[in-house]
Amino acid sequence: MEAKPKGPFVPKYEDYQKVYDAVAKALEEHDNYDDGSYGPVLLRLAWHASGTYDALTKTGGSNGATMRFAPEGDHGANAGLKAARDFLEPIKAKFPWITYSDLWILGGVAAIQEMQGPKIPYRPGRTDRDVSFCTPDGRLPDASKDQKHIRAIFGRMGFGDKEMVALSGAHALGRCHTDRSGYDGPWTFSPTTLTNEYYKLLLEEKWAWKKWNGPHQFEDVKTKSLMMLPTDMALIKDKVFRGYVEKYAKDNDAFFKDFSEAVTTLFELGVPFNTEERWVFKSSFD
Ligand code: DDH
Repeated sequence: MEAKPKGPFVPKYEDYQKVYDAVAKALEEHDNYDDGSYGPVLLRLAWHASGTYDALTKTGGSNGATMRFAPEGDHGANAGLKAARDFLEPIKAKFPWITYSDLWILGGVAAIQEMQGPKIPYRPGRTDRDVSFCTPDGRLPDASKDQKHIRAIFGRMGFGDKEMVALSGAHALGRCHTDRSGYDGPWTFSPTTLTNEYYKLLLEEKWAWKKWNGPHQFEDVKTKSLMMLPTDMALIKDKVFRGYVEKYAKDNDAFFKDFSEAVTTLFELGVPFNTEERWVFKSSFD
């Protein structure tokens, strides 16, 4: 008797956990990048893939991985994200059944959890789409702007004030690079660990315009080693935004809860899922 032929491979939770584990292992192995981790730039890739969503026309979002193509990959806001896409290539080669779109988001989930952030429930189901699905330039936020711009950009995705402030807490992580955005420096002293430090620093430090030839940004008066973008400072200038900053500065659990919820929504914008079920992956240190 012949062995029963296997049907098409249908990946399950365990298979996606294996991809998660491979990302976590690669993060640990490649600790010679930036402040010691690819985590921040992986998160930024997942966010820029998702943040192009337009609720009105239902275009953009993480379904498609269209940043692989020149028009979108070359948008100014995406400068430097090739580092994250290249980081994930060997993992895509090892698990060819996963789509780029699902992998980039899984990379973001793994980055957050491995940098000691909250659990981010995940659903697979994104498909890769061709170049004709690239979004127009200008859908991602411009750091030189104010609260009106933040509300316009994130409002277009369908978010409210609370989510806008919670999502901004991602700037506890990573740094600005002069050869990417033109801005320079990290927001916190621990740019590879997710905490509510960003909100604390916004409120507790004295910030002044940095004197340099680069774009307008703030630096902390005390050490001159930390930075804030004009859009970051808008969160404490605006009364409603400031209320949430104060809440998250006092309460890391509240930040983690709202951040996890908002990121889960962000990562799913515009994706036609076939399932309601979300999975929570084990972290490398669980
Ligand atoms: Fe951001 N971000 N971001 N950001 N972001 C930059 C870096 C990182 C804005 C501008 C910049 C979010 C929101 C905003 C991360 C995550 C998230 C840089 C520097 C600029 C500029 C890029 C470079 O030079 O390499 C603006 C403006 C906004 C806004 O809300 C108005 C959100 C919502 C997230 C998120 O993840 C949910 C991360 C992580 C980085 C660090 C990247 C790195 O390479 O390090």
